[in-house]
Amino acid sequence: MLNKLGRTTEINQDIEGREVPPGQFVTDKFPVLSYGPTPEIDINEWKFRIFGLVDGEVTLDWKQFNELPQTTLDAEFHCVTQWSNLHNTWEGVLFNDILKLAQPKAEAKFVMLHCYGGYTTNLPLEIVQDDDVLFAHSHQEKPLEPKHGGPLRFVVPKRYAWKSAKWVNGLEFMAEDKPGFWEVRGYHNAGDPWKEERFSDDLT
Ligand SMILES: Nc1nc2c(c(=O)[nH]1)N[C@H]1C(S)=C(S)[C@@H](COP(=O)(O)O)O[C@H]1N2
Ligand SMILES: [Mo]
Repeated sequence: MLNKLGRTTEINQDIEGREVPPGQFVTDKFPVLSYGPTPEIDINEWKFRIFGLVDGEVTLDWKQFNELPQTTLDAEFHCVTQWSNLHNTWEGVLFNDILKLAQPKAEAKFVMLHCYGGYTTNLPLEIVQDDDVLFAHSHQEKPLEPKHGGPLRFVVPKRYAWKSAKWVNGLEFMAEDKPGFWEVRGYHNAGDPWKEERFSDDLT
């Protein structure tokens, strides 16, 4: 079956029989996709601010962030430009562990990720409370390279990779949804690769 953009809506399989979202091809490569330059971040000045609809705003420095419980997980990475890398080992702090620090208010239903360089992306709180969503400082057992979002990036395996914000420095809790950088420029607000939600004019 083809959708209105002429793409197949079928789920594919890779050579190991793993499922691949429709319209994606599998690669072992990890291309860099950034809008703008890689920001220069001094780790001694690095800050991560949790704010918005929370009971107490929290700002963490690099040492405090690394003292939080650490989790390693294997996850898929699906780029809207049609490549998928199925084997990524990320290490960092689960969103749900950050949530324990933040005490969001009952009205908080959405989050906005903020980044060095000004990039933003939005997600429903329910989606980021999945047990595979984390803030990662390591990839394939090595410190995350600056071009891939180091020192810290967000990772949301079940959404297209533009939701996996690089160089994060802020997590905002919001009552109402608000589109982020690519979402205002025509990318789909939800961005589920399994439903092929690439652009805001896609059928879903
Ligand atoms: N801060 C920031 N995060 C970002 C981007 C960006 O331009 N700036 N690009 C996004 C897009 S479109 C993709 S596909 C992934 C790519 O991550 P990678 O460069 O590590 O492959 O990062 C996402 N996170
Ligand atoms: Mo992307």
